[in-house]
Amino acid sequence: MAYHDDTVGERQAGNGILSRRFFLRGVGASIATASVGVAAARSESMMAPGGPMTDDGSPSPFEAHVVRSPISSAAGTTGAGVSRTPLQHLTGLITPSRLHFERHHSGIPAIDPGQHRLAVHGLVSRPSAFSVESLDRYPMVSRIQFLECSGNSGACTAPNPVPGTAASLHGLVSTSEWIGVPLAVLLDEVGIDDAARWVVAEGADAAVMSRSIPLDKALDDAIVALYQNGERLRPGNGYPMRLFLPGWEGNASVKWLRSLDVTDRPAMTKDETSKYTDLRDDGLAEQFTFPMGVKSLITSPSPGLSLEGPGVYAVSGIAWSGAGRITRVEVSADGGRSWGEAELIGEALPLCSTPFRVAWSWDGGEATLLSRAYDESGAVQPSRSAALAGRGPGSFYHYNGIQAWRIDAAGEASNVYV
Ligand SMILES: Nc1nc2c(c(=O)[nH]1)N[C@H]1C(S)=C(S)[C@@H](COP(=O)(O)O)O[C@H]1N2
Ligand SMILES: [Mo]
Repeated sequence: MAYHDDTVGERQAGNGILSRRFFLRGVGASIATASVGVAAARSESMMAPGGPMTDDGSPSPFEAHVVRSPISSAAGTTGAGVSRTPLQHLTGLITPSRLHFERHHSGIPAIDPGQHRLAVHGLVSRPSAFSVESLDRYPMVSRIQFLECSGNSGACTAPNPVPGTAASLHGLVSTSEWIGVPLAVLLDEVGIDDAARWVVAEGADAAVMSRSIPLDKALDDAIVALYQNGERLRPGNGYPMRLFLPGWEGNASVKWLRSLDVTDRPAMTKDETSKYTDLRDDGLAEQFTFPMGVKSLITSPSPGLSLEGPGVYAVSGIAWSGAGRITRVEVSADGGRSWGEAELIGEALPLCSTPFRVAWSWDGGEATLLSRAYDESGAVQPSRSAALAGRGPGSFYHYNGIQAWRIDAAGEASNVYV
């Protein structure tokens, strides 16, 4: 049956990208329900009382597939690896805590919050040890901000496209409301010396993850986070306290934080020399490359979510940047030959994932969907080739190139390079 397309007047870019206002006018919804009689479609009421209440809310059994996946850990270890946020099944900017990605270098330590202390020492006047309880008495701030592993999307640096999903390729980014004590408040409390330039943060896990943080960042917007989405941090996300460095590579947000050593120079730990440095094609490596680049991802349609025949669809996803607010997202359905502007959902918050959406009229033919984000610093998400330019062999951190999903005639999406 030929697809009758009555959206031609709504086009803003090639291969069916419709006007940014299309959904706002309510036309999209009428397409979905047009031929269904409302009375016939109404669901029956239950004839018996419903189930009991639970003390720990779980999702509907019909949503049982929405879990962190895939999980991969190094052979022979207890949890040294990653679990990924199922981005293709989520909508909105907050990641439910149970689905926040996790990255551990030596599993999840079991920490008794009553025993745990954060030592702040080094170039300070009053070295101090803070318990969880004592930190709860300091001023706190809330930050709704993303956390992204610098290894996220690294699979897209491979010479040939790796089959995968939004989660398996890009699921090392999540967004939470983080509440905690500004690091500036704690540093003021202990009194830092004039010679102070860096703060070396150390975790209580067996990996003793340690990163040197420039003092400017520590005094600017860094926090010692105690709460995540309204409850205590989850064990995998740093319970009972973690460093949270807005917009910076996840690695530097040291979990299970037990020590902050104020110094006049970086400590050159294993986590900032052998790892988390970026080899260039001239043989030199860049170090302390903290901010995450501007990036976006179409989460629907995406691999595993197939289209059920020609028609109007919402192309939706998220965009984020370590440099501030997202100002614009563009979507292409023709592999980047033409671009249309997507609608940003809600107010774009700084250093926070920003949902976007645009209407797309799929004619049932092959299409290649791309999204491209812009941020308030003026940065634009680069093409894959631009994102790879200048990199040395094996360099895969901080990859923020444009993702392309090929849609085939059966409506299945797959990872491709354009
Ligand atoms: N102590 C400690 N902190 C850590 C890590 C770790 O293994 N140990 N992993 C780091 C890395 S590589 C990332 S990307 C983030 C992940 O935070 P999440 O697991 O809460 O998502 O934590 C960072 N902080
Ligand atoms: Mo990471």
